[in-house]
Order: sequence, then C-alpha cells, then structure tokens
Amino acid sequence: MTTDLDSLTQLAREAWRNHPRCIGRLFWNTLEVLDARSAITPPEIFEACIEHLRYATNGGRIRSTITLFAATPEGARGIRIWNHQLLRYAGYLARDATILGDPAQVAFTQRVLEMGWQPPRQRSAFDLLPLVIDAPGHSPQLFDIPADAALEVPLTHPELPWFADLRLKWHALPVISDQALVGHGHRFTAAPFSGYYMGTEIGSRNLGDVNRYNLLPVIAERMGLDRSARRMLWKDRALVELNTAVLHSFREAGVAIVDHHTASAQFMQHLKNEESCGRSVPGDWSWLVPPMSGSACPVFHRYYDAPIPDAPAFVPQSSAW
Ligand code: NRG
Repeated sequence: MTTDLDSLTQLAREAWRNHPRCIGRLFWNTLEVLDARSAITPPEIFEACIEHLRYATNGGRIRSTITLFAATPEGARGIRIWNHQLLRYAGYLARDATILGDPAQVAFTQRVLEMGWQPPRQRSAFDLLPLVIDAPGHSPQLFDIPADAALEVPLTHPELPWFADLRLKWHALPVISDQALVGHGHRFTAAPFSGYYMGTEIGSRNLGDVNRYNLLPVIAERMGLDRSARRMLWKDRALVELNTAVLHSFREAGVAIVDHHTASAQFMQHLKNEESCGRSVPGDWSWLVPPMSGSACPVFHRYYDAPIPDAPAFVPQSSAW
C-alpha cells in the first residue's frame, strides 16, 4: 500500500478511467490531485473544499481536480462531506407543497435549516447550500460558501431576447462530494472530484426534468408553441432552445463546457485508445448516451464492457445524514 502522491494520483486517474457512467474519460490522464490529507478539523476541511473550488474553476478555464482528505482506516467511519455536490441550490418546500429552487435538494435543505442554517433573507431559486463537514471526533459543522468561490453563469439565448428575463443561471463546476475513492488498499470517504459540465446535464436534466426545475412548459409557453398535443413535440423544441442557451451562455462567459456531440466523439476516441492499450472500457449505456438526441450521437450505437472487479473506483456510500 503506497501513499506517495504519485501513486495516489495514479489511483484517482484509474478510478476516473473506470467510471462506467462518465462520458468525459478521454482526459482521465489529466486529473490533478490536491493533497489535503493533513486537514483534520471541520474548518480545515472546509478551507480545502474552497481551495478545490478556486483551483478547479480557474476563472472558467476549468481544471479536472480531485481533493484527497485523510484515508479512512479499515472499519472506521472517516471524514464525510454530507453534500452530494460542493455546489448545489437549496430547495425550499412551502406549506402549499410548492417548491422554490431545486426539488432534488428539499430533504437536505430541510436538514440544514433544522441544524441552524440561515438562508438569505430574500430566498431565491438559486441559493447555494452550505457545506456540512463531518469529521471524526467533531460534531457536523455548517459552512457558507463565499460567493467569490462559486462561479455562476447567467443564462441567455443567442436569438431569444426574452430568455434572459427568466433569470436562470447555473454554477460552473460540478463537484461530486459524496462518493468514496477506493483501490490499492485505500478508502477515501471524502474525495471531492470535478471536471466540467456537458451542456445536457444542465439544459436537459437539471433545468428540464419534471422532478427538477421543470422548465420545459415555461419555455414552450414563451416560444409560443402549441402544447395541445404531445405529438407537436413542444418538449423537444423547448429542450433544444434550453440547451442552446446553456452552451451559448457558458461560452460567452468563458467557462469550459462540452456539447453532447463533441463529448460523444471524444468518448469514441477514448474507446479506440483503450482498445489499442488492450484495456476494456466499463460503461453503463443508459448513462453514457446523452439525454438529448441520443441516436444522433455515436455512443448510442454500441454496448459497453462490465465493470472491472476490484479495480480502483469511485463508489457510492450510504448517506451520511
Ligand atoms: N449531472 C450532475 C453532475 C454529475 C457529474 N458530472 C460531471 N462531472 N461533469 C449535475 O450537476 O448536473 N465531472 O466531474 O465533470
């Protein structure tokens, strides 16, 4: 079991290379490691999370980054970041069962409110949640994220001027913070990692899903589409414009993002590279195929290998809260 930074970097890169759900794996070898193994107290761990946000965001020239906190000894609980991602928007459930913000965060938002989180006086659909840091020997502690550590992109559309009036935005960086990195005899229960977004993650899923921001009816309405029958394909047409707005706005803001056609082509190149190295490419078809225009992307037209047993991996963990 080696613990030097080079071998831990190799471990993290291999775990990325093996992640069956990730379409961005062509760049697995560029992952950078921030070593935060000496951070022990909640404030120290929080500071390292903020450093991750700043380093990885890099003013929009996003660097694929993982921060490693102290490894967890066999059988111990280890450091946990309760948040699913370092950046997520609160979901406030009102008495009349309407939700302001991200419905996927309602339970977590309720939990941090119970723990004493003070939301902004004027609540909005895009209030960043605090981090909850849970370290052995300490009680879980809440920390607000400084505004200048969280780059956000206001959404506009290249041809539809009214789009800006919707006052939508999304954060630049997706940082998964609740999976463990395991392999080579190590277990890191806190190992937040981030790359950059594929546009459809925001445009199709976060803003478009019925159980998320559910914006397709709003956008179709503004577009003046006929919503009297499903066969009018108003959802599809609204999806295209929402996704166009996401890609356009990130580009205008100088924030790295990839469209699903480019990401698919890059993944096909990755398959070729791995094949020439004699390695299999574990893949989960239903995650690799983009949630828009699936069959127009080459990743749709084949199947993928099963996960490699005992290889370095990012794994889900039971909820820490
Ligand atoms: N769909 C989620 C993020 C999942 C991870 N996506 C990445 N990861 N691009 C969302 O927030 O929309 N990454 O490490 O780049």
